[in-house]
Amino acid sequence: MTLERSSHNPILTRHDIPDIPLRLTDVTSVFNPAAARFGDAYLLMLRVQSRGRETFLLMAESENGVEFAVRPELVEFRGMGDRTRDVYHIYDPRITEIDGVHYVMFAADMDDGCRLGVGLTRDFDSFEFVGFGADEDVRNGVLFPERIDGHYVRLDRPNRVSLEGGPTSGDEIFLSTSDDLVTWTQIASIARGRPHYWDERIGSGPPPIKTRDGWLHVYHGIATHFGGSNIYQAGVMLLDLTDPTQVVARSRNNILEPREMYELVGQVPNVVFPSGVIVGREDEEGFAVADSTISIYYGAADTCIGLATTPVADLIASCVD
Ligand code: BMA
Repeated sequence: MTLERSSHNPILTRHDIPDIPLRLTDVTSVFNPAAARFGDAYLLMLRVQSRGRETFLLMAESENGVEFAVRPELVEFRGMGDRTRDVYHIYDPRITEIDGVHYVMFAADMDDGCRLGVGLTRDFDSFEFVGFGADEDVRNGVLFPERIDGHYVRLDRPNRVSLEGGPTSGDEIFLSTSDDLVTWTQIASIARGRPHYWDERIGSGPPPIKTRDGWLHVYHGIATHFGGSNIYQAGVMLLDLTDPTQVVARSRNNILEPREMYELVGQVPNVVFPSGVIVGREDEEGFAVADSTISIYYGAADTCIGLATTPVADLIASCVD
């Protein structure tokens, strides 16, 4: 199956970003957003890049999940000033709600590689910094929406290989646990890239979705090509509910690939990068309802933002295609 693109795509472009003098005017791009429901609002945390190639996070809100208004202020994590090492960019946030608190896990580029940072918010007006994880070069970190066996659980993707002509990447997603969101213990490798096929390199997308059939995990796969022309696509796997180190099923085909002009052409061509998810309806125990709609927000060509949807049941079915 293929996710269904919104007819409003791209739903956010650089033209939607208000000027915030002096650092952010006439921006270059907006992409790879995190998504959350907060009360009646749909929220996105946007990755915005300036013409100085600095990265900023901004909030956008919407009543219908399609038309977003961008707030004219930068997201600042209170307490991040106490850090000891230079952080050049924080980017690719993923938002997960755990027990009523929204946690933001983001990548942070430092002198010695990439780290995963965590912040939190209770109101989406102020944001607190929690900390940076341990000293491994790692990206694409995302938290599960509940503790499992009393521990916070995240998926992450160590950067261990280089893409031709590009940044470091990886071909293995791990599951790690923590009691404080700062010190993490690697538990197991859960999935590897499949050489020669669409997902040779892989990394987690938005937070796992809890369903009666297991944790639905949307991820990105990279097909590597000569000349550094890598293709970023989206796929999905199903993890066991009680032991999410176990992959129950995984899509053979991708579920979204660059096809539209705004995905094929841009700052980094041929990229769809799923990063935010909103589930239409959950039952009283927090399971996604089978016939409700999943909205997936994704970066397109590292330039703008797309939205694609699917019924929950179809996404589960595509894990076993
Ligand atoms: C990855 C990350 C993403 C980016 C993608 C395509 O390595 O850096 O932020 O969207 O590459 O350029």
